[in-house]
Amino acid sequence: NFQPTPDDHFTFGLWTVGWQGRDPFGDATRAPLDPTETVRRLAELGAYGVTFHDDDLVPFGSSDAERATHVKRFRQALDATGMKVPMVTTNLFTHPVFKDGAFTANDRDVRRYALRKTLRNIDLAVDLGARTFVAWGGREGAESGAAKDVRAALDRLKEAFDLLGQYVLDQGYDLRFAVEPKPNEPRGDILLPTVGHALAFIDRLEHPELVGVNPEVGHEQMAGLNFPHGVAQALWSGKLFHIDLNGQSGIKYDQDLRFGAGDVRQAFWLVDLLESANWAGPRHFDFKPPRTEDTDGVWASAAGCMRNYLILKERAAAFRADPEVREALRAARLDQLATPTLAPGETLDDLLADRSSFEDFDVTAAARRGMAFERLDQLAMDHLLGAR
Ligand code: 3MF
Ligand code: MG
Ligand code: MG
Ligand code: MG
Repeated sequence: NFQPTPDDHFTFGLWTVGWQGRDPFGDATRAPLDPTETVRRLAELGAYGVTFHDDDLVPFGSSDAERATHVKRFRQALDATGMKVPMVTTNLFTHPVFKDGAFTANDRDVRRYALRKTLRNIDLAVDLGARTFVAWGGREGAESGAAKDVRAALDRLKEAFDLLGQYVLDQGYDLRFAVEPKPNEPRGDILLPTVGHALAFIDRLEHPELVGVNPEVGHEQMAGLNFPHGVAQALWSGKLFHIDLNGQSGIKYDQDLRFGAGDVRQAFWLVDLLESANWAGPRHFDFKPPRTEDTDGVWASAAGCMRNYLILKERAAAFRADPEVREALRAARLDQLATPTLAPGETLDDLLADRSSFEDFDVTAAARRGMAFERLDQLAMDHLLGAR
């Protein structure tokens, strides 16, 4: 019946339903939401937990006493509802001090401040039971060529992650970092623009085992990339540490539509991938209820994210269980793809000596074989559209 329960592990950022609708061209269309109200409403809808930026919970510039009060009220709401906080992140993009970046700002004092803001927030994250700490470098980038020495900026970014990793190890914290790639917006070009760039960067760190990725549906699609393919490579690399689910309609501004809106075919293949890979992490929604919506519309939008995930999960399971699909997968030779190219025990010398693999190989006949992908994909469409 597509009714979410905490067992589905759906989580939402406080900033998602809490978005007031302020955009570059218009003022807020909705009143602020109290984080404790968000916790209560999401729990009623069947969510598992919430996530937040430091400034979502404790307004920037609060005193230590005010901070303690905000955290206490939030903790009480969590205890009352059973909601969890699996992930926390730092806001290193709203305040004007971060206009040229945080960990890669040209100004050294800004970089030191960004590190301190993050370290303080890591302590709070661990205190609330979070196991994942997301880092989205929204302001780490440039609008013009000479403004940013990208190689020096990557040195500074590595320095920051090495220090954060060192801190977690020194404190004995059970916490891993997840880098969130995005190609642009708010900077003209952002460093680590795609999942692939982030994976390559992580390899250069002092503690690569502590750092993975947090891919977001819309961010990869803003670059015209196939999101399920990016997530598959992150899974293959053992680096999918967290995920931001939402919707996006092609290459344009970051739409943050509710999950399932936008490219519904990619949403289907994404759910198919996460479920068949037994993804054990939260299904985290990073979306924005459009600014046309009132408060009721906000909760309808949040409920829609979870409902669409559950519908697609059912559709994907039906697709995989369909005997005709299994036969179509064999016709498309997916079983062959799963078979190593050399036989067990076969060596490179054996391949070089195998005349059937080259000298006697019938290239023309092999080139004539159809791949039977269209029938397979139509079966997927039938399942996705509810026609089977
Ligand atoms: C921006 C984002 C961010 C990150 C968040 C978590 C405000 O496009 O996606 O949301 O997800 O900062 O680090
Ligand atoms: Mg987005
Ligand atoms: Mg985003
Ligand atoms: Mg995000």
